[in-house]
Amino acid sequence: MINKQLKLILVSTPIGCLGSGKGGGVEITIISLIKGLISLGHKIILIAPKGSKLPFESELLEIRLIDGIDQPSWQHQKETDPILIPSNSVLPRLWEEAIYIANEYDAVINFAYDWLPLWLTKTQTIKIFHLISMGAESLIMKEIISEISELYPFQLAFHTKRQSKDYCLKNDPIIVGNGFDIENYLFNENENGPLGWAGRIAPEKGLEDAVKVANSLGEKLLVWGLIEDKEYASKIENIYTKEIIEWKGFLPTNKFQEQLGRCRVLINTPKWNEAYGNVIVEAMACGVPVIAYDLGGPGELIENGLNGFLVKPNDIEGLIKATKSISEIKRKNCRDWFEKKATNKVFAELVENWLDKGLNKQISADFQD
Ligand code: HBI
Repeated sequence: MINKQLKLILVSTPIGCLGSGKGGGVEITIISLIKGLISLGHKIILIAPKGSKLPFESELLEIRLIDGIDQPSWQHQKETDPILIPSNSVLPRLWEEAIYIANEYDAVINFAYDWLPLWLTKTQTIKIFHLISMGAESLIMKEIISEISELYPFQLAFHTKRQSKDYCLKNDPIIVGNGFDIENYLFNENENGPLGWAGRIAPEKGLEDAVKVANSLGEKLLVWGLIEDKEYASKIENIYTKEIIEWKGFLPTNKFQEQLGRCRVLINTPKWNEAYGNVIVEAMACGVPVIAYDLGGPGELIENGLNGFLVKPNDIEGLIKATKSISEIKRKNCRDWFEKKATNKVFAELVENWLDKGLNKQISADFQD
């Protein structure tokens, strides 16, 4: 544990302002971590794109908003694409601001999955820490992450071990999980609710498989999330003639968790190496067991038979079979797992250990990977 107040610069993702949903899971990560670090007494300045909003204020938190054009998301680019910096880009401006104030702070934490902040690690006196938010989506990102892991091994961290396996790391990865605000999620013990699915509506999230499960059970599927790929969404809607999907939209956490908590199960169908799987933890926080493909982060968050079931990737029959036995999972186990492993307090303590390691290059005794 660090027993002095750290003054930290946190630089947000450049693909959209906080609160827009465009940043996907990383938005929740940033908000939860700020809450957690402030509860540990640290001072934060958040540098984020103009329009960013946080659901709370604190005298330990300053927000600096930077105008500019969103960075194109790596999820919409090819693995072999070069680095793109649009004209009037917000990304370099976010980092000009961070560098400009750096000498008054102890460290920077970067949340962007972008080349520039990683490259800056080699040029700045202040230590830049990177929480890598995705599996390997681009060759040039893999390259720079591998280089930084060799030069500054204590300044990289990942959400899960499986996510880190995508990268050729020269040292054991630092794993910090993720965190969610326990006050935002209420435990719901109702066992007979509908089927649920949540996530950005895009091909890598595999919604079509969950629709097939609902169809075979003759049920509806409640779907929460930002419709990022409209064409993909309407293609799925037309797989079956009858209405299966009930689109619930991208809701603020308090509404989302209240509706999600009523589901008897959340079905999670990643088609890519999901770095973590925020919605899985949000479901568990509400007592909803999760059935997921054994892939990426979900495969580490779900303890088969305890808080959900793991199924071989793309095995729809396996999803159906598991859905039929979901009542074997005690909903309280899901909430207990969440409280032990994924609150923003637990997350902030792991991040604090990470910073301690990186700032003082020591293995703090209680640091557990
Ligand atoms: N793409 N270029 C870029 N930069 C990011 O920070 C980024 C991204 N795509 C997705 C993303 N961040 C977040 O949705 C992660 O949570 C996955």
